Amino acid sequence: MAGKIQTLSEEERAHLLPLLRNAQWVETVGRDAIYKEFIFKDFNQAFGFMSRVALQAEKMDHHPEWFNVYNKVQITLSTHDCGGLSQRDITLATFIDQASLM
Ligand code: H2B
Repeated sequence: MAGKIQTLSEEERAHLLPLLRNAQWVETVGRDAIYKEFIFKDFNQAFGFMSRVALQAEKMDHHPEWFNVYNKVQITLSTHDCGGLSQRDITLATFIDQASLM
């Protein structure tokens, strides 16, 4: 169906999930989503990171589920519109990894 967001195919998963695992993203149990924990020096670094991700999320209209305590940010990515992992999650995960290094 043109225009409708789709969950990743088996072929896409076979290719992408090992790359994500190398970058410390894990598949969540009981849900088609990926998860990663980020640790920063302090809250200021963590919140700067979250600000960069928030601006990108708005641009993409694709938003993380996240939890922050002080220097720790835990992020789950999944696409609600298709009930699972889509290319949008991969794109956002790639951005998030880059934003965590700035
Ligand atoms: N974020 C995520 N993670 N999944 C979605 O399906 C999604 C979203 N859909 N952000 C967008 C917003 C949609 O609800 C709005 C109406 O465009």
